[in-house]
Amino acid sequence: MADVVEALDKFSNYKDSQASRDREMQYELLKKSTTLYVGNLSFYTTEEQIYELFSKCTTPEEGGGIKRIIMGLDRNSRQALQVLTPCGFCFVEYYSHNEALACMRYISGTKLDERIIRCDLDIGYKDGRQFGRGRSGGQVRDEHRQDYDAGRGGWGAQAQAQ
Ligand code: GTA
Repeated sequence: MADVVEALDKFSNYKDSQASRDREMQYELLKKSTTLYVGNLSFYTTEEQIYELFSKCTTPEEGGGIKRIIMGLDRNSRQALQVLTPCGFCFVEYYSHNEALACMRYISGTKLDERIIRCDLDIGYKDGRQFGRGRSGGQVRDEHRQDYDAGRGGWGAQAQAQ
């Protein structure tokens, strides 16, 4: 078990509170994962910008590349704006595990739209995971944030409500 935990930490420190997989199962999925979670995005960063950056370590000549990008969405934004708007994260799916791993290693910690982004190997996208889980509709971290972040809607949702 200690081996699994150590190996798992190389891929991801994230534990999904809404999924009931144990660490060994999570490791089995991450070992062959082709999906990255990308966090700390600006709400204004577009899918095209993400596509351009995350194509940097791909090998299209070998049949690789990006399969699809799933933008994280504020599930409540439609009420005000008629459309669901980005809420600062996305999933990038590749054709191969090696591309996902290479992009995680080389792109995580670099800047996109002046923000340091964080990449994490993900166990795989399922419908519903594109939505923020915070009470206000965006991500949980933006619910609790105490700082002012212009690229992510200003004050955190709880701070705004006070
Ligand atoms: N693979 O790191 C990740 C990751 N994150 C952060 C979210 N997702 C991730 N996937 C991977 N790696 O599909 C995925 C989720 C979901 C979608 C939106 O993105 O699986 P979310 O961000 O709205 O909610 O998810 P999630 O992931 O359930 O939030 P979590 O883990 O509770 O909290 C995220 C961060 O918020 C914490 O690390 C902490 O910094 C902060 N936070 C949480 N609760 C509190 C609190 N009570 N007080 C202060 N800060 C808090």
